[in-house]
Amino acid sequence: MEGTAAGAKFQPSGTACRSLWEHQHRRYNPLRDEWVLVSAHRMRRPWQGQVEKPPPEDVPRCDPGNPLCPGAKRANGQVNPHYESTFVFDNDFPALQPDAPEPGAGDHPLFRTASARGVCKVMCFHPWSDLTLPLMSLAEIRTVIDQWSEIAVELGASYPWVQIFENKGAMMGCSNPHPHCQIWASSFLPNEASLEDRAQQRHRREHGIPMLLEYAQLEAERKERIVVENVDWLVVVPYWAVWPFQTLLLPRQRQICRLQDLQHGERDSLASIMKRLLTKYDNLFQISFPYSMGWHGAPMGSFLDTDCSHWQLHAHYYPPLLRSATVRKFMVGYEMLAQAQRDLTPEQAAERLRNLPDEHYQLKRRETS
Ligand code: H2U
Ligand code: ZN
Repeated sequence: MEGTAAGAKFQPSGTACRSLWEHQHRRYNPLRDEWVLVSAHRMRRPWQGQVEKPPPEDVPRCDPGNPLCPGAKRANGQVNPHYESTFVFDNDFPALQPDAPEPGAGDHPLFRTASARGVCKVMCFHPWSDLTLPLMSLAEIRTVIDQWSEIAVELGASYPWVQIFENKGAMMGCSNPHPHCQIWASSFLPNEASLEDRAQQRHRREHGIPMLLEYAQLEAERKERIVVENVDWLVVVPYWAVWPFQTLLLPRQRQICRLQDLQHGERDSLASIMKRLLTKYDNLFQISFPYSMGWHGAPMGSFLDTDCSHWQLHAHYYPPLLRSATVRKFMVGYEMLAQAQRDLTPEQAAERLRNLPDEHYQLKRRETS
């Protein structure tokens, strides 16, 4: 295969390469066209800095005072239905609204402005507040995937970018323990989308294969950064990962533009791999693992009529924790002023996650309650 052959000439020479990774070096992120500094030896330093509060263990299943629960009253006075599966509503505090007035272009190149229109929605994954995705059944996770796909179709009909994202845990700014995600659709391509669009377009032009399809095939062969895999999907700690336990969830068989292009079998295998990944995440420090995750796929709106075959659907998971349930990585100092830097290598992070059990440490909780 073309992608595999092209990659083969860059195959690292096994142990020689691995020992190089023990020393500081830089790695290139082709999706964002930027570099990350890897300094594995820094994990040995003592930590006397900030210690976080671990996530609460005792979330009540139903709390009438929680605005995301079935039957509860939200900030705008509306009462939620007694939903039994997923539930989507318009965010009562939207960052984007459909009818904002045109701001004009600005009066100087250094003071530019552009219009921003859109909609923001919230989607509850389940009626119970004490569940998270890894504790949900495969059928329940599959329902979430189908709902994501439906929202992408609905909002993608008029908006070029539909960002589905989940902030999990107070450490990632999540304001509510109830399992949920947000969906922001915008009239413009946000920065991350533009960066990835340009990078994938260039790769397709220069190498004749979608970047992330080639990447998944190479990672499947090399194996050292795989966390979990099944017939349709691969989860790796990417070669260029910045966050300690950052992962990338990728289709491995074919080029897929968007969530709504997933076939039935691919949706079932996605539910399965998400459950396995998130179970490992929770098992790592035996807590409900905090992260921000989100889906990236080909733009929609007017892009639906254009060639987007350079795009590959994927999800990013960005967890903040570094060495325990209470010590997080701070992206400050060098990261803010120079470039991203990580401590343990992506290979070490992948190995730790890969070796964790596939059974959730709290499995009994759902079974006995
Ligand atoms: P986060 O936990 O990721 O912040 O998501 C919760 C969202 O729910 C948040 O964006 C919305 C907040 O605006 N929300 C409502 O729309 N209505 C409410 O009554 C409470 C919270
Ligand atoms: Zn992406």
